[in-house]
Amino acid sequence: MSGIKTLGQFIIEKQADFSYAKGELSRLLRDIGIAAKIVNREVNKAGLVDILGDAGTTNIQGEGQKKLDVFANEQFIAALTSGGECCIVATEEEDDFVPIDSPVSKNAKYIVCVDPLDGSSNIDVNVAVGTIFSIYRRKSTEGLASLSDVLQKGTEQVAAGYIIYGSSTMLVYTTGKGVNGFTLDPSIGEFCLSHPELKIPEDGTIYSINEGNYVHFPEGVKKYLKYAQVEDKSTNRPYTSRYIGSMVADIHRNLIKGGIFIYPTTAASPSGKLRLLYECNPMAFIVEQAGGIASDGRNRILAIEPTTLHQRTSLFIGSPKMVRMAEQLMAEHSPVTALEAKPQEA
Ligand code: AHM
Ligand code: MG
Repeated sequence: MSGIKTLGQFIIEKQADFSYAKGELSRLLRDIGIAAKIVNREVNKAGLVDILGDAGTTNIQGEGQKKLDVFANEQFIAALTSGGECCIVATEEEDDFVPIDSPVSKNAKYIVCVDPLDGSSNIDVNVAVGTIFSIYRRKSTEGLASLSDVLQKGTEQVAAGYIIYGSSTMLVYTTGKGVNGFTLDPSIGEFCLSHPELKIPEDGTIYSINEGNYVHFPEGVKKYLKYAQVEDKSTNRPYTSRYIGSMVADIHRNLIKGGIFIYPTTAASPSGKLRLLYECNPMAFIVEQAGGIASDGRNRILAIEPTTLHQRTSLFIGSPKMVRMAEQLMAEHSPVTALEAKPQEA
């Protein structure tokens, strides 16, 4: 076993760094790791069993859910319920937050927000999908935890991570002291430390955006795309365009190679498509911890005060030099509109 460090070993080694509730947070991360392995097993079998296709239900955003979304959602709620460290789970797939009111859990110290299976439209075509999670400390000290315990700014996260179910399965997480990545070794069924102290390159040459929405992009984003496509050897332009359509996979690649991922406002999604609590805050925490930047094009994602559970935002995230350039062009060409300034609910 020499040379291999499992996720479990790593969490226990690092728990001395946690400023608060050491054992509980370690157990919570362990529970998430277990649910991830179960979801991974099912994602890998997706082509073999009759699990593909719509489950026939629709989530609060009116989007069709895939069966694996439903399965992943149930697995994460079940793991967090039986673990006893979490008093509320808020998931992208449920209209309302899920209070865990078992005798052990109702006084538990943590809130978990999770997107159980992000990019699920990619499942049918065997393309990488992911899970995204975010952990907050419960703020209220009396009674049952409530919505205000969930609606915390991203700066309040105590941990965040993602799992990418790709050509290999990886779990990447931060507790605010850097970012570490673990690859699942299927032969021993353990996540093993493979990417210690992940750092995003200061600059990159990859831009990731759904360019099909071009006509509806803010002028600042259009200008950035022009900038990305112009030839200039001194800044390695033109850049390379890469868009998978699974934000976990797109951001994971850019984290390792250097790049920018943008999901701006569009006509169909005037406040952006991606959800602040389940997608943007956790990815922003990770990318910042790796030395990158995450903003809504103007302001830091982690500083946004959430007002609703399924709130959306635009997202500009990645290598600091690239995000700063995109923000500069947004500032020059896209003044804030009244519509953008108003948070969209779902
Ligand atoms: P989902 O949570 O319903 O899967 O939607 C989120 C996904 C992201 O993973 C991805 O970046 C984005 O939606 C792709 O959207 P689009 O198809 O509009 O480019
Ligand atoms: Mg999602």
